[in-house]
Amino acid sequence: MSAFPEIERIPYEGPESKNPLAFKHYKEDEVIAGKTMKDHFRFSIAYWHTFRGAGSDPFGPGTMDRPWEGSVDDVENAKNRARVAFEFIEKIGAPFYCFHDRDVAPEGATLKESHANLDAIVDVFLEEQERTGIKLLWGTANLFSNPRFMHGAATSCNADAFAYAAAQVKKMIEVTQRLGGENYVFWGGREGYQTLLNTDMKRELDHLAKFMHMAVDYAKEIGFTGQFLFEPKPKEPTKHQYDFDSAACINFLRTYGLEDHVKMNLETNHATLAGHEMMHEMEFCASQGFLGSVDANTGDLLLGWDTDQFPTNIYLTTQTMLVLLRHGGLAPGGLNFDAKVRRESFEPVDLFHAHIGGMDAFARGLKIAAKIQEEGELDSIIKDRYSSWDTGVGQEIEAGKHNLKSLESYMLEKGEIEPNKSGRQEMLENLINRYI
Ligand code: XUL
Ligand code: CO
Repeated sequence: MSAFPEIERIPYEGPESKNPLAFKHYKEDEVIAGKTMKDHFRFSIAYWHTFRGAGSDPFGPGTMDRPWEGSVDDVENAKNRARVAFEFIEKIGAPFYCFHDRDVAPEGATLKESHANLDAIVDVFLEEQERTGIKLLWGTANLFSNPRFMHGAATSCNADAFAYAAAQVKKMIEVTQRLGGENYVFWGGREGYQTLLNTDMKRELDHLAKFMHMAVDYAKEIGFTGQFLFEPKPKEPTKHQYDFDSAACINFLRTYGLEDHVKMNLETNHATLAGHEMMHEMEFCASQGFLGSVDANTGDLLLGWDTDQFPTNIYLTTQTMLVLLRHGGLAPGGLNFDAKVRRESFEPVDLFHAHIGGMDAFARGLKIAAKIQEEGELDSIIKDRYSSWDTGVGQEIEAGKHNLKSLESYMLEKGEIEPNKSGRQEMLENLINRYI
């Protein structure tokens, strides 16, 4: 039985369409800058928000109307929900989905029971993947909701919490492998601290590294070849998270010898919370060879927390796509909508509006970014800005032909530097707006 009987597969109707249930820009097989839109974005649906988000907030319970949900959260209900999820993903036309172990199946009374519940849903996922061709972008384990993880998981002061988390990750790597998942994500739900007064920071960081090494080793042992990803977030739920931003994460990975095994999963709203633009996080990761995948969403400037809204700002998607075009895309990563509808948008159809908006915003961003890239004005302005490095002393420094002594001699003879050129920020902002 269909959960969305009035909704067909969302069609592409073009920019002039006024149909709210149609794409205006996202056309999966349209080729832009040498690749189809489908391959540029590798859009993924986040199971936890779209199929488990109830709309609760600290001031009240859930508001969502989800007629397919039964009154008991048992395996049968979870199986039915899994079928509904695939109907939705198929109708919206996304090629991928992502989930945490505890999003998809109820936690049992014992770990053994939880494993069995999960397996029952994975059987359904396999059938549905086969039927629809939809694939798993990444799997992950929820190591933050259960009260046993109140002090964290890999960084808990309680060694048994570490062990329990390790058991969950082992199982989820197996599940991700069984489903052909292309990546595995670590987001440190409570891997941080509330107060340093009770925290042995060095010991916790060492444990986190040990935990990730165990995962990498186990993947190798069973032949799981998916990409491991580390997702930065500076705070929330803890006051300070160890995976603060990509600079902190990459430093951690290099310190503990994990740099060859793990890349980054960057989330827009997390970048904002860390005081960065998403473009900064993406450019930094790309420059260091760590750009893995993106959790696409946006925050609200007036609300200082992780509001996980759907991205609708064309300026943001243009910036994101500019970086992705420059650095050759994301695969095997993708753009996962780690985003939820507002508490007031409680009807099932709102899930469609939200994803259509996000996919269209990215499609427009891609078209604009591809045009900017193709015409080359921006690139040539950046190239020209660094032209002093292409000849003379600049070229020699880059080639390793100088030291402090030789540069002193050079400057003593020359006397003063070549005049600086304007940064032209305003002109460049106008240039971007011209394309938008
Ligand atoms: C939380 C968050 C997570 C991760 C996966 O802010 O982004 O949903 O993406 O655990
Ligand atoms: Co995320």
